[in-house]
Amino acid sequence: MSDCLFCKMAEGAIPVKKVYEDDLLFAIEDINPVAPVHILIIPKKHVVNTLDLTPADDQLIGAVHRVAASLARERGFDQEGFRLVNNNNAGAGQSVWHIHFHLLAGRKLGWPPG
Ligand code: DGP
Repeated sequence: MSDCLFCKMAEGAIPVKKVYEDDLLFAIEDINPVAPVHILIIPKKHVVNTLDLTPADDQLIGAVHRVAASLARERGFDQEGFRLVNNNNAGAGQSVWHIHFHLLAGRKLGWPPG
């Protein structure tokens, strides 16, 4: 078994409430939310971050965006605005070394981000 937190969640070795799941992805509420809506969309495949992607992952990354849009519509924050962001390497705030995307909404999201 991998020592990766998100791999363990994907495999069910660490129980977590999944708010969405399909063959490629799952989504959970972030344990440390920075907005009223803070969902993590997590590919099941172990990829470290964007730098680790290959052309074989193009469909996977498309699916991340499609699922983000579906969650936004289902939860009714599609029109007010939302952000889908992923942090790559420590300087950008990455703390879990398995690619994931933060879906943020429910408050004014400033630009530029901090
Ligand atoms: P990042 O810092 O971009 O690598 O984001 C990692 C996120 O993962 C961070 O916002 C907190 C979240 N997180 C870490 N451990 C857990 C956990 O055990 N459960 C949940 N739901 N979220 C976690």
